[in-house]
Amino acid sequence: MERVLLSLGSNLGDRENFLATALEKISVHKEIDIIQKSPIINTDPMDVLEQPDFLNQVVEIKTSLHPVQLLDYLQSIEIELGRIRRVPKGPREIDIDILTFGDQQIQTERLSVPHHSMESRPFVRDLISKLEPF
Ligand code: PH2
Ligand code: MG
Ligand code: MG
Repeated sequence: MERVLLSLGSNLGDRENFLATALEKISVHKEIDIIQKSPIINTDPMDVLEQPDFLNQVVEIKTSLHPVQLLDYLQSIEIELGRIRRVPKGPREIDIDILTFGDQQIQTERLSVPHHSMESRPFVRDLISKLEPF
């Protein structure tokens, strides 16, 4: 089992509901245990500045899935929740990113772990410091 940190973000539609539903769908996978979750905070948009504010949350899980299997599952949740691919880094109903995967370093076409937002988005560090038992 690896300890994995995920970040959840939404800046379109019913943002609270997208985060809650995503967390629910993550939790039902039999190879994923949710260990901790952070509060949900409103954040100013980064990278693409002309877009609505985000709600962001960080979640700690344990999983026996391999990184690509986990990514496939998380992307299937994004699709189920109706995420439409628009502009890169632009508005989205739900985004679920793998921040860290154990102490693995992964650089492939599909995965870059640790995720750049660990360094570039101060609120990510802040949310990690506020994780509480699920
Ligand atoms: N995600 C992005 C681009 N910009 N800004 C905030 N505040 N929160 C995000 O989750 C976010 C963003 C692309 O994934
Ligand atoms: Mg993202
Ligand atoms: Mg993403």
